[in-house]
Amino acid sequence: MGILNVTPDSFSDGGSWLDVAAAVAHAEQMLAEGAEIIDIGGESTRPGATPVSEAEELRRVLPIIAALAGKAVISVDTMKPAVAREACAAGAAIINDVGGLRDPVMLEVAAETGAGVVAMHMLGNPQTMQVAPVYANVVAEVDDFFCQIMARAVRSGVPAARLVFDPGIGFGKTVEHNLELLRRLPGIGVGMSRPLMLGVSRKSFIGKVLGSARMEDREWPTVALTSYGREHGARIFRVHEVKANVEALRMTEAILG
Ligand code: 8Y4
Repeated sequence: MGILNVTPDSFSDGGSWLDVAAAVAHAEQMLAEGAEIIDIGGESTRPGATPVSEAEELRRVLPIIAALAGKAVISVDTMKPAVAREACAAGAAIINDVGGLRDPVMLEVAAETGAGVVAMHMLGNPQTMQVAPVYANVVAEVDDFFCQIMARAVRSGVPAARLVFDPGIGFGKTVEHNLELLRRLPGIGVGMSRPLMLGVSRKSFIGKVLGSARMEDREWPTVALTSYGREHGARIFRVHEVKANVEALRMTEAILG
């Protein structure tokens, strides 16, 4: 899954023709490099980032989804049910909800649209998640969360076969929590028999482990984590740098057979 950010820090304001053309070109490059899904998000989930309105999020993502519809499998990275609904109508096939489907309306939208759903674990919300996160047992809590989502989804008319689970690396987790989740990856969500997704690309825990604050230093370690994740059971990888990560997957899969 290639990451296509359409927040103003990645493009001038996300709305102009030039912005849309640049985003589409970036998506096409990621597809050519082997991405199978393009994840489009219009709201930054950075800790402390200012929330954006529904209208603004739609203004940012809809033109790009419309331009890519039919050319790519599109996932929409949003916590807002109304944005997910419009995105699916415009051509998105997957709802990537980092809010873990906490809004019950999101499940209605998923049931209505027939979209696939990524249910990601986050402790708290983007504003507060990194303020001293505490777990008795992070792996058990993430696993419980997956079980509860599965039950709620099925009750809401979203079949299990449309769900993917994601431990939410960096979302309300310390470096140690992230490492513990990766260490115990094969034991997460096993009862659910659904694919696991992993988003580690360029995240700050990499910089913390390696003792570097530079974003450029997080690329190779990301590729290493992709290979590790594939070996330990993850199946979908949300990444910025598609080519290197696809090559890591193909190589790891050649070994796994
Ligand atoms: C540098 C680069 C620093 C990236 C921080 C970040 C996930 C996700 C995000 C994830 C799923 C991010 C939308 C955070 N992470 N969706 N979204 N799983 N399913 N931060 O791990 O990339 S955004």
